[in-house]
Amino acid sequence: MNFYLTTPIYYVNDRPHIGHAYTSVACDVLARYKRLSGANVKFLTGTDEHGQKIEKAATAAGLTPQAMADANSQHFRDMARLMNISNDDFIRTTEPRHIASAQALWKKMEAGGHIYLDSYKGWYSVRDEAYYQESELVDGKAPTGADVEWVEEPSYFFRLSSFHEKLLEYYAAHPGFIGPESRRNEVTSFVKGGLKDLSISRTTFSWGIKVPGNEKHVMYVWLDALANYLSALGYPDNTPDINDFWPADLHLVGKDILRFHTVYWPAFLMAAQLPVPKRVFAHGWWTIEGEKMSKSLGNAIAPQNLVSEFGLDQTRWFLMREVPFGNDGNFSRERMIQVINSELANNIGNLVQRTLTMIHKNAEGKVPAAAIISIPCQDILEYYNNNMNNINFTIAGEGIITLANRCNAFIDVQAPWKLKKEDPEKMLSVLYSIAETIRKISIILYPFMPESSSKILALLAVPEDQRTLDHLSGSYALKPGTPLPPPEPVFPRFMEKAASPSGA
Ligand code: ME8
Repeated sequence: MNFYLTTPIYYVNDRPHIGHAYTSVACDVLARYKRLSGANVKFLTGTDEHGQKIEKAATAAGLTPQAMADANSQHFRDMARLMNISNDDFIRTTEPRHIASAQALWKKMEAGGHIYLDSYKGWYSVRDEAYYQESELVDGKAPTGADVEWVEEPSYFFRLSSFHEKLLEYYAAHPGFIGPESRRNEVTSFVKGGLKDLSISRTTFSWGIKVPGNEKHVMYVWLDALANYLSALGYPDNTPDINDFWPADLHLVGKDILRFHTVYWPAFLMAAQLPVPKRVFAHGWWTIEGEKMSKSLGNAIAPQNLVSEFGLDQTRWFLMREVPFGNDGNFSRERMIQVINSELANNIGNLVQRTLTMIHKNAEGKVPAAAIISIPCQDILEYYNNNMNNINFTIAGEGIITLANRCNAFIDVQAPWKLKKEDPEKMLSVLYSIAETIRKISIILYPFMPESSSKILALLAVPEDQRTLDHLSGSYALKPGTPLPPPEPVFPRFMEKAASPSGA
């Protein structure tokens, strides 16, 4: 089975913050999960480098747009490495492979009679890179709060209005196309309200992809940007990647850009006679300690700061666990510490640590040779799989915690430290049974926390080629007698550094 999933391509007007890390980690969790279930995955991320917003930011910084794009694109690449994102490709819209592909898409749409030359007169927001109707403005600003400016210029238009019915039919025939459900209703009613033709070129600046056949125009940055999902596969060439991976299985995006992905993008694709992606899922918006994240407030959190203070897997876990996926959420340092300590240090970490220490002391550091007492986990594995496949990462993670809780409760009830004298054979059975359940927990933890999962699996001496979902079954249970490495803590408790008495 092939599975193609994408993050948005991020603007290079600034450095990455946790909002970007969030989308990338969520996509990574799914990409790793799909690989674990045997799929042939293609996972794409990258940077969106053209348009007025980048040109303006570069000018303000005294840089050429290309220099700003080069520097910030590298920061997004670094963010992907930092967060342990397993993307298979990283596309930049200034690359020749993308430019040629976006132009080919334009030509295909034009050849189908879907593009005409006219002039645009209306409002534009550079921050949002979006056109707004007069009626949409709120107190002279975009509904997003961004400033708008009046634009009057020659422009090519895309006959979006002619896709009104086709889009509604598509949504009705593919109920899974837009998620979560509430967002589907939002988009459907927007389209039902009527669609105007869309301006798809600009002439008042030059930082963009030239319109084929009319070099005075550059393509509207959203047409350019959306084309990345195809250009990375080699469109318009008939490449193996196009055959294997188009249409995309999932575009994971923030709710801010849902309309571009569920109205404009499918219409562009229909115009180019290409299949439409199977699913677009919009996650919610993070605020920081109750405030909107913004440049002016200076409160954007750099992913690097979280990773260096709390650890990589701790950060990944917190981002996926704190907010039901799809909802808006708030970042609070206090909550982050609570989640790390209660779910990782006290629960999973403590479970692994005490079990392996007891095995080390009482079973000669080998997988105990004893009968297994089964700890129920089939229900959790099903729950986990269903929720992972439904892009409900938060709830899938909850399942893992529930299973770890069950193990901790089992230890407390069985009290192996007492059994040591009373019934040593049973003590070994208890330890073996818990270790075997920890093996399962670590396998399903992998998409969320790849490093920690691998570390625990190594502590259990699980061979590297036996760590997929297929290996959850009892036929791959830990082999009695296998020597285990000395136990090591996996999730240390996070403690605030005490403030120095001088307050410095
Ligand atoms: O929109 N909370 O790029 P962008 C949650 N280039 N997610 C957030 C967030 C927050 N506070 N802030 C940002 C663009 N994000 C276009 C996309 S795609 C063809 C072109 C995440 O750099 C979220 O995924 O503004 C959002 O959709 C994306 O970053 C916007 O990134």
